Amino acid sequence: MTDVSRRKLILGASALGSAALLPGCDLLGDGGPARGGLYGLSDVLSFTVQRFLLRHQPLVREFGPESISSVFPTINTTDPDDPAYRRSKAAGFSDWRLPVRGLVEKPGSFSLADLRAMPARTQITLHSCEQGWSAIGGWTGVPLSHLLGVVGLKPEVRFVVIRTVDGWWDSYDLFDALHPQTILAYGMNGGALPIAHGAPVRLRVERQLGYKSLKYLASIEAVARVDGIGQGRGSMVSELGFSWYGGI
Ligand SMILES: Nc1nc2c(c(=O)[nH]1)N[C@H]1C(S)=C(S)[C@@H](COP(=O)(O)O)O[C@H]1N2
Ligand SMILES: [Mo]
Repeated sequence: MTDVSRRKLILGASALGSAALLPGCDLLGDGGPARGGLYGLSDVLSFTVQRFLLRHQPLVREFGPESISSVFPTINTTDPDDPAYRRSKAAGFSDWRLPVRGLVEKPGSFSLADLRAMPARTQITLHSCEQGWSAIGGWTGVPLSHLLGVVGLKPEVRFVVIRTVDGWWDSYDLFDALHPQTILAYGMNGGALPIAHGAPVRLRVERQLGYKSLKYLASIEAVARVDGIGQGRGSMVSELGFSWYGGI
């Protein structure tokens, strides 16, 4: 088998595109979320090494119900101060919609009922916050890969950009966006997702630090590059000095 055909096979089998296989080069080449200087170098090294080690998309450890933390801290925004959000909350989020747009075949806008009607996944995982705490929680929701399959990603898509009600935004390469444990969670520990933890729907990205698991989702956008968004660092937190990739 020639190198080229083997590469094609690998690409086809992974269904993740070259974003998964050539992360460092692609991110730099695209002017993606890379930083300059020593921090930038360490970002790229840790990202590239983790992508290599995790190239078979292993699942993070899942725990049994007995391991669920009795107290799961909540930080930063715990009840968004946004008029539209407050109205929607008062209506039990019956009017809530999640637009999914960008480079997709069939843009759509999904209600909570729409998401609940999709295949669900429950996972009990360890959440680690960069601020020095961790807790085990159970999350139920629809895999992001399923929703992206419903709208249909165009071939040029490389990142998924997610924005929230409280002005946070972040981006994920397809490797993380399509990972089986990356879910849009509407349930926590067997009940509805509490307001403080991101109701009505939050993201769970289990192989990265807590700040990548955005709460209070407002929209999802499929894009080819992220260098034109904000300061071009790929996320709100990277603009504040955190790593775009928070792999753990
Ligand atoms: N929209 C939004 N998402 C967010 C945050 C936030 O303030 N707003 N905080 C992040 C951080 S730093 C962490 S550790 C987790 C906290 O989630 P929790 O409040 O459910 O513990 O949410 C992340 N997602
Ligand atoms: Mo965090």
